[in-house]
Parts: sequence; C-alpha cells; structure tokens
Amino acid sequence: MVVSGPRRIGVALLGYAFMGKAHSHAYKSMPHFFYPPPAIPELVVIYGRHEDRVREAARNYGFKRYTTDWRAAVRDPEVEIVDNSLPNNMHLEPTLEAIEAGKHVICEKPLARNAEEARALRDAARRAKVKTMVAFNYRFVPAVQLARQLVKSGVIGRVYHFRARYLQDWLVDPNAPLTWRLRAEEAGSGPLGDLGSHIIDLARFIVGEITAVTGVVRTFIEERPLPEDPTRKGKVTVEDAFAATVEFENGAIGTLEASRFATGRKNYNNFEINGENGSIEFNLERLNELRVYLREWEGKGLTGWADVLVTERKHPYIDRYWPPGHIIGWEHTFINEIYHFVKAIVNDEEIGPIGATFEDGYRCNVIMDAILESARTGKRVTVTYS
Ligand code: SOE
Repeated sequence: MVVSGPRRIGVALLGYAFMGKAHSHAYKSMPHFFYPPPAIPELVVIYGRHEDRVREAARNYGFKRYTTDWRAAVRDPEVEIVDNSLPNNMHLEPTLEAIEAGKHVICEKPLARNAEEARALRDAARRAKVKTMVAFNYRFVPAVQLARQLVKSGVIGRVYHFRARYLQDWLVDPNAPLTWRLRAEEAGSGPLGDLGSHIIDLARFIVGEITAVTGVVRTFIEERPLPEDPTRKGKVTVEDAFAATVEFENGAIGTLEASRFATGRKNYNNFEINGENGSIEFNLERLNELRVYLREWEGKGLTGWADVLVTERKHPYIDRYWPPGHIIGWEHTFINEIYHFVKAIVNDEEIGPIGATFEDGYRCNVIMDAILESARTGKRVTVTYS
C-alpha cells in the first residue's frame, strides 16, 4: 500500500554555504516535527557558482539536481519555492526573476544591499500574487515570540528602552581572509547589514516603528589576505562595527550595535527592553531562556530577575518538539520559519505580522541606510519610507 499524504512542494535553493545548510536542513526536518505538514518540501535543485562544490552540496543535502545556472533553477517547472540564500549582491536579480516566474520566494536577510534595491523587491512583491518573505529567523525563536507577547499584551507597560547588540569575534584576527562579507560590492555593508539587520528587525517586530537614528561606524583593519592568494592583501570596503541611537514612534529610545571584533562574543544577539512595569532580556547564546523582571514581584520581596525556561508546550512551537526542559537549538528557528512560509503558501495566509514581509525587509534597509547617512554626515537622520 502506498502511503498517501500531504502534497509535495518543489524547492530551488540558491546557495549552498552556511545558510544553504541551515535552510536545506529545515526543509527536510519541517514535516517530521510539524506533522501533518502543510506540504512536504521536495529538494528539487540547488544552485552554486562552482560545479564541484554545488554537486557535493546536492549529494550532502539530498537535492535531485544541481546547476551552475541560477536562471535554470528559478525557471525549473518542478519548482514552486525559490529560496535565495546567496550573498547580498545576488538578492535583487534572482528574486525579481523568481517572482516574475510565479515562484514563492524566501530571501535571506538583509533583503538587499541598500534601500533602493530593497524598494524594487518590495514593489515587485506588492504586484505579485506569490508569497514573499525575508528570512529573519530570530522572529521564530520561541523566547523572542514570548517577549513580543509580553510587550504587546502590556505586561511590562509603557516601553521606555530597547537596547540591542549583536556581537561576534570571528574577524578580530587580522589574518582572517577578505571574504564577501567584507566587500561593499557584494555585502552592501559589514556587521550593520549582516548582524544589525537582525536587531533592527527585532526592534520593529517587538517594540514598533523607528522614526529617527544617529550612527557611527568604524573600520579597524583596512586590509586582509585574499582568500584565493593569502600572500596578497585586499581592501576592506565595509565597516567593522557600528553603533546607533534609535527613536521609536511610541516615544521609546534605544541603542543598537554590532561588531565582529567583540573578542569573546561568539553569536551574542542580546536585547533588553525596559518598561514601566518590568523588563525583559534575551540572549541568543541561551536561546531557550528569557530573563524577566516584574515590579509586581517587589511587593513579595522579589526584587530580582527570573530566568524563564521557554520550553513549555504553551510556548510558541514547543508543542511540536519535546517535553518541558528538553530545549531546542539554533537550527529549530529555521524549521519554524520554513513551516510558517510553507503554511502561508498552502493556506494562502498572510506572511506578517509574525513572518517578515518584503515591506519589513525594505524598512530594515531604509533604517540601515539612515544609520550610514548619519555616520557620514554626523547628523541625526529622520527615517522616511516611500
Ligand atoms: C554572520 O556570521 C552570520 O552568519 C549572519 O550572516 C547570520 O544572519 C546570523 O544568524 C549568524 O551569523
């Protein structure tokens, strides 16, 4: 007897590196945990520039085919979802062509290198009937959604502050090679787009719209060994770190920073929200936990922070995984994200407000451009969208 079940949905994955690995794992794992799945992702074709590497990735991840021609992948008749996990300079054209070809698109963050490219993608998404989403995967951490629920339900009352920092240290070694994340032509910006885009998106996801920014950027190491020839050096053309102040529409103010020179910090995406009735702190390196302080506890002499373990069945997504206390990992944020995307496609549901739309991606790029403009001019910049 053949087991019948949910329909299959064909996926073309553009890119096979870090995000290609995380996304292909998510497509394969989603039906196992979100059973019965809205549809079963079928790994149809993977694209990469280097044939030997993309062939290996196809074998490793389990794709039916591989190609060094992204247009062939985007137009493949078996493909319904195009997943753009390529470097930032390759977000615009393949995503536009995929939308044009009637494919649903999930695009890695940041949506684009700058607001101009992001606006073109946002406008194309508006005109299209397909589903489009930006892979801001930290929206799909159960603890982050609990933080959002606590803020949106008024538990901490009026929000006064949002301060976030996304810190890594993989570039503190001056001999780390000049990879694509260090070149403006390919990346658009440095940690601002790579890491800052996450905390800007979380600021908007949890607290609300940002109306003005100031910013400062710095490049600490100007030249690095070339990956293809370590005896030669190339110029770093992006910032190595940024810091910014932000003003929110609801009157709150905050600070943002991101760096890949924060020695000792590995993947330290940390935010703290202070409100009139309490505070919340999240740390990605302890992603199953949320630190909470509530003033109502003070009457009981409890003037301290609680380390809440966000692994109860009532917490977002946890009922799909394990019993309380068995914790989940970084990769599960992608599984949750892919479930959200495939379910929206199959049931014709809205991507937002939980998933990041191309409007969210565009607004994030506008805010990043404003931070860079402030860093150039030394002036406070008002954030405006078109
Ligand atoms: C940078 O090293 C990076 O891979 C980012 O590009 C990802 O978005 C982040 O989730 C982890 O760190």
